This record gives sequence, C-alpha cells and structure tokens, in this order.
Amino acid sequence: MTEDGSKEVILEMTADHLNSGLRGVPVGTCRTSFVTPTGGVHYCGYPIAELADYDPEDIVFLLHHKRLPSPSESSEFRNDLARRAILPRGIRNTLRSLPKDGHPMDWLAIGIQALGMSGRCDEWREDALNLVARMPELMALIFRIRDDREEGMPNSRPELGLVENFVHLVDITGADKRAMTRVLRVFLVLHMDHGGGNLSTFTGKAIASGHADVYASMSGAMNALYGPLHGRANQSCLEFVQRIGTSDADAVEKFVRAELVAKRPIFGFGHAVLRAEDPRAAIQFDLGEEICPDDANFRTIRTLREVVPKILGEIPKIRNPNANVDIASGTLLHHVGFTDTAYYTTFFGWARTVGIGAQIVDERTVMRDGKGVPLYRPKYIAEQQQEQHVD
Ligand code: AMX
Repeated sequence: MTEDGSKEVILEMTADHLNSGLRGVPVGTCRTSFVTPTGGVHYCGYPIAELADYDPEDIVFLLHHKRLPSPSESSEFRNDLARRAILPRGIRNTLRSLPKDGHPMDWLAIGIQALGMSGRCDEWREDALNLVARMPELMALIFRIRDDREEGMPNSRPELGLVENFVHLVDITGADKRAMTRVLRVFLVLHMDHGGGNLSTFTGKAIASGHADVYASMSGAMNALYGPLHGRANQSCLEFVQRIGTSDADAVEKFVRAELVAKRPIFGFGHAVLRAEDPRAAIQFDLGEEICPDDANFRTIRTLREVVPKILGEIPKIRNPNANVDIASGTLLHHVGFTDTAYYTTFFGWARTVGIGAQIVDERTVMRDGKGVPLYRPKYIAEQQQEQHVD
C-alpha cells in the first residue's frame, strides 16, 4: 500500500499511466504521516482522532521529532517557538504595498516569500521552525492590513501560544475569543499534514530539492494549495452550504439532485483516497454539536451529512459518497467570526506550513542517510517516442 493509502501502486509503467498526475506512482517515503482509505490520516502512527485535542505546538513537535513530547519537552518547545517569533523588518511595508482585492492566498504566498527574504538563516530545520513561529503574526497582519485595521494592532505575545497569539492579534470585533481559539486549535491540528504526495506538499518538497530555502519552497507550496481542486475547496464548500440555505431534508435532497443534474460537484463529499467518512469530518461535527448546534449553516451540513451519502451512493462511478474534511471547517470558522470565506484557505495554508516544513526537513537532512533526496527530475517522454519508450 502507498503512504497515501492507495492500493493502486504502479510497479510497471504503461502508456496509460502517463499524463495521469502521477497517481499511484510510488516516488518516495514519508516519515510524518500516512493515510488509509478507512482510517484517514495518521500522524507518526497516531490516528488523527487521538490527536485532535492536543496543543498544536505538541503536534508541531510530533511531526518534527516523530514522537510526542514529554511535559517538560512540551513546555521547552513552546518557549523555543516563542523565542523564534520575530518578524523581520520590512514585512509590513511589503504587505501594505499589495492590492487589497488580491486573494488572501496571494498575500500568504507573498508574505511567506517576504519573510524569507530578510529572515532566512539557510538551515533547514531552523528555517522550518522559525516559519511556524512567525505564522500567527503574519496571518494577523494579512487580516488587519487588508481590513484597514493595522493601526491599533496590539503587540505580538507569542508566549500565549500559536493560536492564542493570532486570536489576540487579529482581534475580530464581537467575536467569542474562547470559541475562536477552540475552533482554530482543532482546525490547525487536523490540517497540518496529509501524507507525502498531496499537491502542495509534493510541490514544496520538489522546490526544496533544488535547494531553494524553506520560505521559497513554502511559498510555492501555498500557490499549489490555492487551487479550487485542492485547498480552496473549504472556501467553495461553505459557499455551497450558504447557497442551499435550508436544513429541511427534502429541500436539501432536491437541491443536491439538481446540482448533480447541472453537473456541479457536491462539495464536502468524496475523496481521492478515502473510502469512508473522513475522521476529520466527524471530529468537526462533534465540535459543532458542542459549540454551535443551532447555527443555520451547521444545521444545513448536519442534514447534508444525513442525505448526501445515500444520493451519491446511487452513482456507481463515485467511489466515496461520504463527507470529507471540508464539509464542516468553513461552517465552524464562520460561526466563530471569520465571515469572509476567501480567508479559509489561508488557515489551511497556515496549518500545512507545519507538515510541509517537517517533510522538507526530512527530505533534505534525513533521507538517504542524511544526504537528502536528489533534485526532482521525473521523466517526460516526447509524444513521438511514446510508443517505444515507457521507462
Ligand atoms: N460530487 C459530484 N461528483 C463527484 C463527487 C462529488 N462530491 N465525488 C466524485 N464525483 C465524481 C468525480 O468528479 C468523477 O467524475 P468523472 O469520472 O466524470 O470525472 C467520478 O465521480 C469519480 O470520482 P472519484 O474517483 O470518486 O473521486 P476523484 O478522486 O476523481 O475526486 C474529489 C475526488 C474530492 C475531487 C471529488 O470527490 C469531488 O469533486 N468532491 C467535491 C469537492 C470537494 O469536496 N473537494 C474537497 C475534497 C477534500 C480535499 O482534498 N480537500
């Protein structure tokens, strides 16, 4: 089985495997996580459900050290991250110069690249951890500068914790900070990693294989995450839920069937690898039942979860009719005060800087007895040669 759980490991290439997005083609090993079709993602062997309520900092430690920290290691690691959380000068000017109508993911990719320009130290793990430590303030700056709320931004307090500092800095008016913190902590842990071959992770590692630094690699990874078929599905999913606008089962079923007739995707359902409901969906549903059972969007997704698997199950080509991670994340973010869906993928990107960074460190400093994975260079075949060479 591949690290992403696919049973379709291709051991002998044929012409049919070309131009297929490398699906099923084994290309390496992954030390941080694997995904099984029914159990979902596991971080360093732990099923995600066992980790959902951990401090995000402990999961950063886990993905880097491949084991959970002891209580004293946990506290020392939090202090270490806090010490690293110093944004280089000039980052605010860079962000201020960006067009406010650009997508927040454009801002995130540029922001990370800019952090590297004056803040890199050219040591893989140092840079990966520095980036994780600096993300809360970068994220808050993106929100506040885009919203013309930079003035009055409080001083960064990294000792509070990654999420807690972001919530303190972003300071959304009227938001319930406790609920916001709770949702973001779980969101961050659930989205940190998902095997080695997902597009953004693969892209980040490929860029790093040319020895571009962590920041440049991560900026490229964020651009890979940006697409609607990858990370931006969480934005699309809440927009889909809002279009439904009801939790009545008959009305929801009618809506879903009409979408299928119109050949539009049923967002929040289906997966390339999973063949059961994503455990990350179940965790977020449980969280929603706890914090927002009567929220209108939550009532709609609760009904979707009941009616959609049966409807999609009637369509033989759909291999997984069950809910995926994106079904509930937007609803929860919206409930705690993040009402602009355009920001949702930046939270996904924030979380992924952890897993992608840890995987880059592994590929650059651990694999091949520390020599690192060589420069990525898959083979492409000239169309005229395709008949003769498929090696
Ligand atoms: N709604 C409508 N059609 C769907 C569907 C869904 N939820 N899930 C699968 N299908 C269709 C596919 O588009 C494909 O159609 P085609 O053969 O005509 O191209 C066919 O069913 C077979 O698909 P599959 O093998 O079951 O899945 P896949 O690997 O091709 O696609 C995914 C996976 C996620 C893109 C697809 O399920 C989908 O579009 N879901 C809705 C969008 C969504 O929620 N995306 C987020 C996924 C989670 C994530 O990775 N972030």
